[in-house]
Amino acid sequence: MGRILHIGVGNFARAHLAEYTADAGGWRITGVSLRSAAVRDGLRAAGHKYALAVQGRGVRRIGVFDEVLVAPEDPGAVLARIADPEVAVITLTVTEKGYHLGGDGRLDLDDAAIVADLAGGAPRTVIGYLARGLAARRAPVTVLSCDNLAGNGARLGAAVAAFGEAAGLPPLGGFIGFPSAMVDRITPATTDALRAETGCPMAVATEPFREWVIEDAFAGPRPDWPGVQIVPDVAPYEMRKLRMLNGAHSLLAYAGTLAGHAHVHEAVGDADLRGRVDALMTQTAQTLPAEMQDAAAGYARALMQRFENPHLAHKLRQIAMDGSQKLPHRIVAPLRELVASGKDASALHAALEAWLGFCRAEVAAEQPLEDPRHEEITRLITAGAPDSALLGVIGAADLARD
Ligand code: CS2
Repeated sequence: MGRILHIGVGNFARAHLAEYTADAGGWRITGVSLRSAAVRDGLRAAGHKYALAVQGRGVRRIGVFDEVLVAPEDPGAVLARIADPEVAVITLTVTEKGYHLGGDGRLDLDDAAIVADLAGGAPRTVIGYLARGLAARRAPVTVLSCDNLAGNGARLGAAVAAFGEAAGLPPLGGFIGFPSAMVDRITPATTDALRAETGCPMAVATEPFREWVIEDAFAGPRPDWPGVQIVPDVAPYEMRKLRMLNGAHSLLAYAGTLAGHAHVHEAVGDADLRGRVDALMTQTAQTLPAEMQDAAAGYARALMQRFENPHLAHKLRQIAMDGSQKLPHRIVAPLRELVASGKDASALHAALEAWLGFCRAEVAAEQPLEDPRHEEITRLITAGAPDSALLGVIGAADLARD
């Protein structure tokens, strides 16, 4: 029996990591919530089981979590579990903003939450927790990021090391692995209808498709997750998924909301938007490594089918959140590569412009922007700043076409 410590017990982890781990058998998960007690209380009330509604395959009860720690209530318990030799794998789904990285992909040492964590006391960020917890670690452990960042493992390892150095902690032991990974499963927010249908307040709905490719850089034992590919280099898979799936998603989220749609399946049913998504996928596929080129058109077709799925009711506004953290990986990086090689990048430029249009429309409608950089974005828009100034927020001022 092995144990995983999972930080960030949201819907995605409950639809992806937890189902894979249930399928593997023999492992249990200690969840960690960095903020609220809601998931801990909900799972506890349900005997640590929740309903996973896999579209077309019925409802399955998943019981791999056997405890959930709420970090603000007991930070010491979380730090102790990070150092605990019983825990062989620490997994994370904390979303892009949970890493507190700057535009250069390194830990932002001026970020207010990181500054507070460096000052000492109970950590608030996952980086603070990992750096302080791993400093006391003596047994091998794999720290596995499951978030949509390019080079997620390498960036996480570097961020934890940078925090440790700034905090004067001893260097990380060589027995700690930070593999990079590509994770994929479209998982919308839970609706009241699903809760009522399953009788489970913690229920999660997801699509039948799931994929997980992990760099072969484990530092100790791991579950025998069925169907997971363990590869020497995950970058090609990660680039394909981030640039094609997530890039198309972000385009749909901003342009689709501006066009009056609410859900992904409705947006791809709109001929104009569908054409723009096709163009974005074709253009961005040109940036993928050679070995991904032949299969790119088939991958794009399969994505379009997943987007067309009407049963998921995947809200565009869910995807639109945190654009400042998502776009650098999904749009800005491939756009720069296309521009540098003189290739057509018009659909990616248009995706950035859709983000700008979305932000401006939200500010005009006095809707609060859901983005960690909302203050800066709102201030610039209110002052009538040009595209270049707004794109500066994501380190892409030079990509403005105004
Ligand atoms: C989406 C992702 O919300 C978003 O930003 O693009 O959550 C997407 O659904 C997943 O990465 C699919 O694996």
